[in-house]
Amino acid sequence: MVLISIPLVFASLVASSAAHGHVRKWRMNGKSYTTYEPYSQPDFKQPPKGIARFLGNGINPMKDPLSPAMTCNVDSYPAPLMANVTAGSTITATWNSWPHVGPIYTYMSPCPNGRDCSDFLGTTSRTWFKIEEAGVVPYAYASSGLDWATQIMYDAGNTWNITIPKCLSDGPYLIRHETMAIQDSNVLGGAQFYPQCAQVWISGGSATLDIGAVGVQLPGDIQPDDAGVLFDPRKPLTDYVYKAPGSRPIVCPSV
Ligand SMILES: *[C@@H]1O[C@H](CO)[C@@H](O)[C@H](O)[C@H]1NC(C)=O
Ligand SMILES: *[C@@H]1O[C@H](CO)[C@@H](O)[C@H](O)[C@H]1NC(C)=O
Ligand SMILES: [Cu+2]
Repeated sequence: MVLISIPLVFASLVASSAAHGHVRKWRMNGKSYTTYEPYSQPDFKQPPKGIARFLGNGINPMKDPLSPAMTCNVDSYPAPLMANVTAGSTITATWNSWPHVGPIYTYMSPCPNGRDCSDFLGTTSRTWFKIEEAGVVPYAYASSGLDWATQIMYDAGNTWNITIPKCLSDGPYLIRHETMAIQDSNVLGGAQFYPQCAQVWISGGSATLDIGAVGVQLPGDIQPDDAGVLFDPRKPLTDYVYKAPGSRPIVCPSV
C-alpha cells in the first residue's frame, strides 16, 4: 500500500502545481505584448520590459480576498511601458492555460499622477471600477446551454476579449484582469483568485464617466462571503449567481 500511495501523492502534487495560470500575452491596438513569465524568464526577478506587472506569486492563486495582493498580485511593482489603447476598442488576454472553472472579470483604475503608472500600486485608492464580468453564461456548445466563462475561454485557445469603455477620460490606467477558481470554494477561504495588472494609456475616450461616483477599493470590492465567492461547486450551474463577485460593471452614461 505504502509503495503504491507515495507515487500517487507525488503525482497529484506535481499535477496541481502545474494546474494554475497567468496571462501570457496581451493584444491591444493591434500590438502584442508579452508578460512576465514565471519560471521560464531567464531573469526570474525583474519586471518584464513591457506593460504587464510582475507576478510575485507566479502562476499561483491569491487566497485572501482582503489582502493587498488582491489588487494586482504579490510584489506587483510598476512595469516600464504603457500600451496605447483606444477607448471603445477590444483587447485580448491570452492565458498560458486555464484548467479551472469559475468566473472571469476585469477592473480598471486611473493612475493618479496623470502621466504614467510608475508611482501607483492601487491598494488603497477608491478608484477601481469593474468593466466586465462573466460567471455562468449562455454557451451553445454546452448540453444545458450554460457554462462557465472559463470553459468558453479554454475553447477559444485560452483567449478572453475585453471591451474598454468608450466613456473614459484619456490618460494612464491599470487594467486588472482576473480569473477565479471555484473547485474548493464551498468553504470560506477556499476560492482562488488570479489577478494581474497591465499599464495602458487610454485615448479617444468621451470622458463622460464619473469615476468618483462609481469607484470601489481593491482589496474590498470582493469579500470572502460574497455569493459568487463562497459557492459549492457541486451545486448546479444555475445556482451560481450568474455574475462574478464584487460590484457590477459600469455602464457608460448615454450622452
Ligand atoms: C504609444 O504612443 C506614443 C505616442 O505615439 C509612442 O511614443 C509610444 O511608443 C507608444 N507606446 C507603445 C508601447 O507602443
Ligand atoms: C477573442 O477574439 C479573437 C479574435 O477575434 C477570437 O479568435 C477569439 O475566439 C475570441 N475569444 C473569445 C473567448 O471569444
Ligand atoms: Cu490552479
